[in-house]
Amino acid sequence: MNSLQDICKLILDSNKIGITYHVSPDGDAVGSALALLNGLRYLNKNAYLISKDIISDNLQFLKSANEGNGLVTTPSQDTDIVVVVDCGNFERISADLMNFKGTIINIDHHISNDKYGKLNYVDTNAAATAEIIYELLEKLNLKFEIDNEDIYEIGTCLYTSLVTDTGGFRHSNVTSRTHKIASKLKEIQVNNTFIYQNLFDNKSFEKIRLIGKSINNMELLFDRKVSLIKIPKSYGEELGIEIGDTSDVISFGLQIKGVEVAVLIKETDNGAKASLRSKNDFDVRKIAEKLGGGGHIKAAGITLNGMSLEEAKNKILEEIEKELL
Ligand SMILES: [Mn+2]
Repeated sequence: MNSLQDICKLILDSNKIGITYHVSPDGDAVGSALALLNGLRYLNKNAYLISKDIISDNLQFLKSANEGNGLVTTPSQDTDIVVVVDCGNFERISADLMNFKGTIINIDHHISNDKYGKLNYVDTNAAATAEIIYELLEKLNLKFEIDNEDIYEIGTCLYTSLVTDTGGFRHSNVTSRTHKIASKLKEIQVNNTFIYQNLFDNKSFEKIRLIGKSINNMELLFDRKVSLIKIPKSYGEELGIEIGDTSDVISFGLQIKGVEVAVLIKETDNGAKASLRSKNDFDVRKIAEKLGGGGHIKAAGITLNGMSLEEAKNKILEEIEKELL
């Protein structure tokens, strides 16, 4: 693995820098990429965002988020380096880098990282990739100073990443470094309440009704240790919305006393898609991997093409049962 110092040097020696992240970018991916983008521009570097995805509405409050509009998907001819943040494998990059002749830098915190870059910096102790970006920006001599509008915007991006990947400083990935960085960002007057409200208190009425309908069909299984939610496509049609991200729906399944594993299965055009979450020691990645999916110990996902909701449910419960015994 390379050092942050190597990466700094390469960045400083480059004229044009592309920045990208994983497909379906979450708050950490977007916050890390935009912190780096805005930070490099502040340091007078020529940097730009590459994104096949359109950055979601609830992250549009971040500076330069409008540049993640799905229009720039390949690096320009004169790009020296592309920095990929928060992305474990080459196939999941939200940019087409197949014909890129320059240097790829991979900055990430996932345990399963393929080291696809020419330079790789993977710190699995980082709760969010933003922790690494914070350290990188400091090494690039960016000063996190108070009363500076640009620095405030960069801090807001980083704080958003921390909040997203730690579940609001709740998950076991939080370290003293996470809090030290958050503390530093608070010192430069990053507005944590404003960030929380944008991220979480920003749902449509229809989304809340979707949560209601989903909770209504929730089942408790295996001695009330497993909660299961099914979301048929008809829910979206009835409410007139795209079902989209359901991480806030599944979290209700895990909030129940005694529940160790929460499962959410949604119907898709090709079959079904499942999310799994666990509270303590139960390894949901193991379940996901058996069915062709992947993820982390406490959060994993599976795509189950060609399966009905009921078939997907049976398959998943079968695997969970084996692990519970
Ligand atoms: Mn992340």
